[in-house]
Amino acid sequence: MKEKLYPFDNIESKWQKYWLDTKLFEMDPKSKKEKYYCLVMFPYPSGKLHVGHGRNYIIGDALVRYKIMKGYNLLSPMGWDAFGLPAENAAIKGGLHPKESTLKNIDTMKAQLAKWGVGYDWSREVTSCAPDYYKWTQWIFLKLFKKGLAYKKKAAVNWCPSCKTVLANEQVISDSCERCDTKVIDKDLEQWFFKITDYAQTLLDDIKLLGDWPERVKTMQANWIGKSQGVNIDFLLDGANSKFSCYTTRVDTIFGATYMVLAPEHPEIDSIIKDSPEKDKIEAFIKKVRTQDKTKRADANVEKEGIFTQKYVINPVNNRKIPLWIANYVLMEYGTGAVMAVPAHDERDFEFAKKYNLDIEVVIDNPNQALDAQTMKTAYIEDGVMVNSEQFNGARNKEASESITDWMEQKKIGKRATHFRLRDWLISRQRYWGAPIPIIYCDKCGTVPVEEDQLPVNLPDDVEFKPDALSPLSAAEDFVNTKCPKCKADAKRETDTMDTFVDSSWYYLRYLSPKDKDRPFDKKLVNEWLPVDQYIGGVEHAILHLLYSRFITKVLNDLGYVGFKEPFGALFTQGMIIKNGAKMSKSKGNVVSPDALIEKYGADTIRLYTLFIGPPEKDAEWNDRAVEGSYKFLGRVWRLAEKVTSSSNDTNTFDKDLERKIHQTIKKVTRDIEGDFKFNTAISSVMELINAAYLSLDKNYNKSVKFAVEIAVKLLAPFVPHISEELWEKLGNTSTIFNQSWPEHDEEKSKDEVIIIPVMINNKLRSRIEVDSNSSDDDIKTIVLSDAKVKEWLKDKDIKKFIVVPKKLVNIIV
Ligand code: ANZ
Ligand code: ZN
Repeated sequence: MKEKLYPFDNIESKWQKYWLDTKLFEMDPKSKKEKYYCLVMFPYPSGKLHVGHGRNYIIGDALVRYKIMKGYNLLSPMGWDAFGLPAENAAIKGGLHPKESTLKNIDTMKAQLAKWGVGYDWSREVTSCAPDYYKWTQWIFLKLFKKGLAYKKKAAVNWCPSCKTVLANEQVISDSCERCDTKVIDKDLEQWFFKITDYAQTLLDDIKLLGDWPERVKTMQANWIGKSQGVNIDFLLDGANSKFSCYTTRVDTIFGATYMVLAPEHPEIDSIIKDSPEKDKIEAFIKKVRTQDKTKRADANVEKEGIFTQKYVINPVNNRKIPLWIANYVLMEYGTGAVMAVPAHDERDFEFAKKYNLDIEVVIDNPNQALDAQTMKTAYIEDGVMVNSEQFNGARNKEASESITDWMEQKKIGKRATHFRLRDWLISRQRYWGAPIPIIYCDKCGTVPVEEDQLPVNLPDDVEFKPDALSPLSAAEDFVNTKCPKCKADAKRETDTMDTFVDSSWYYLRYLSPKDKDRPFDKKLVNEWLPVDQYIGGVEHAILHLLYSRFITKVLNDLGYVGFKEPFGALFTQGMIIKNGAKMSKSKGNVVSPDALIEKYGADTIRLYTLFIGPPEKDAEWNDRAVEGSYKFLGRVWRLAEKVTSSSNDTNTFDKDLERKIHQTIKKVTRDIEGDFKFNTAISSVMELINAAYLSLDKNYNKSVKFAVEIAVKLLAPFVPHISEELWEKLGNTSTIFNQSWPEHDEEKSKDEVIIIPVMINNKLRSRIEVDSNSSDDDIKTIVLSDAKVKEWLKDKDIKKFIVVPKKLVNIIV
């Protein structure tokens, strides 16, 4: 092995121990300093971390160390999102019990984080699978239950026949289970839900409170909530007394409705087909559609399929009798599950009408070219002028929308309505490795919540957790059989466990009082410390985790447990590290482990490379060979510090140019970090500073170079803390560099010096110009040529030579 550029291994273990011993990362509850809560998303303990995971923690650590030097009282905790499927699936395949494998993985990952030099306040560690944590997850469930925000209902759920579990919609990837690729089917089961839809409007409104969040994430939140404003219109069933309410956002097209479509799940279907000779056919069709993936059915590209019910409904605006269909492209989950179809002006309806030969009627005309229902090739979805719409003809459709709605509301045939795409949060899982839902079923008293003083409902260790249609817990008799809290009769426990998103929806509150036995969190402390100043994590959590955390915070706020409406003040989502063009994964065999690299180059090199690899919010390709460049740079800093501390030559004067560079670098690095975490450009300016210091050293400006090294080491400390601590010590300091305050630049000293240069033409002084002392020859040339006097002298002359003597003079030969 080549000789090391500097002795990183001894240095790194030395300082890692020092930070632990001196409790550098422990929050000081008594401190008078301003607080700063930096939260990195707590990970699922999956085992070993790779360099892609590292980016997340290194960015957080760099920020935390920077903020410590800026003089804040830091809260930088870490914990484990420790319940969930992978550990259970591994156990089923014959691996360790989920509890054992999880605890083992936590140890491995903790050791890895330490090796990266990433520090946390471990005295505040939380682990979501520990009874003293999930006790309070259950407490939160009870609070929602008592508030009417947790309820049970039969629901068609995504069922993976292989994992034998319910999947959330987002765990279904192109009709198949995210984990095992088996085709997912629909199944009706009793499920627990949280009523997040009660908060849809507030969750939408309060996006405006999310000041420092990426716009992209705010938009994703808004789209997920999906507010839509339209009109509910009742259509009477022909020859019967019942009616169908449909939801439309295009009431301006109502005169063009030529058929109506129901979702196959629509509850009225049974009664309307019960005497139909086509009953069997229709039921077979419905059964078939229900095996299709719901999230897909609404997709524009999915083949539209339908069946005629043999019934008609009456369009209330013109009493027209139109056929009633059932089709796959209408979902029961949205609006009312019934749609008035306007093929002339809706793509899906158009495609469907063409396929089944249904009427098409134009009611909004193209002002530039009249439409013809017979020949049109696609729906006309643009704005235009109302036609075939009785008293509304001639109006622009946007305006007609309003007047039609007013008119319908007056005639009581329609009503303004708002719908949200957001659905209630399905929180129950028929799995073992999760927090048990604290509910007891009693034959007499019904569904009874566990008394708060009886929490936690412990998850038994000794369970046959091979999944079945029922939760594995249902086979654990000691667990299931209990007494009713109300009447004390024999009763049975709920055997479902909670979605792990419930665990992670409140963990940031627990960090303030992780060992509190009496409360989930300390109201006074969380009110002091939250909202979180900076949340850092993966963009894959941009929707669900953030939305659920926002929801739980709002519920707790409404119940008076917290005094804030939003948990996270600022959010940063880092880009992925990719390898060979793809996300790192075991199956692709492109996982880069940090271990060998740390062994070879040290953690500081890996940290520096990770931060230098590109803008931190963008994806970046990992390149093992480029790591070498970061290593060489650290070697260069190391040698410069050695030279400057050992050399005795000194001019005893100060290098003005270097001094200026120092102040400019402080300014740039500070601005880059404070801005959008531009660690990459911050690092490159320190690299420039080191280059300038080497030049200055050649001229024996020892004092200036020493100052430059001191500053460089401080500026690098958040990124490469070990070498920075060591060099700081070598420079003759006794206390840790993280006790130093962050350097501040002097604006005057950072300004480029302005100098006056004489301009000669054919060796005769003709003008003087003002330039920045470090202007390039090209800059100078441009300035000279635009100088009025020079222009006058050069009129109609050919320039033969243009001589720039840096900082001295310019001579033009003509
Ligand atoms: C008539 C119409 C005419 C419509 C037209 C659109 C264009 P947004 O804007 O996303 O809220 N729709 C309503 N409920 C539906 C359901 N359960 N499944 C599938 N589609 C449904 O979408 C509202 C529009 O989507 C509604 O307006 C309805 O079709 C359809 F030229 O009504 B529209
Ligand atoms: Zn009872």
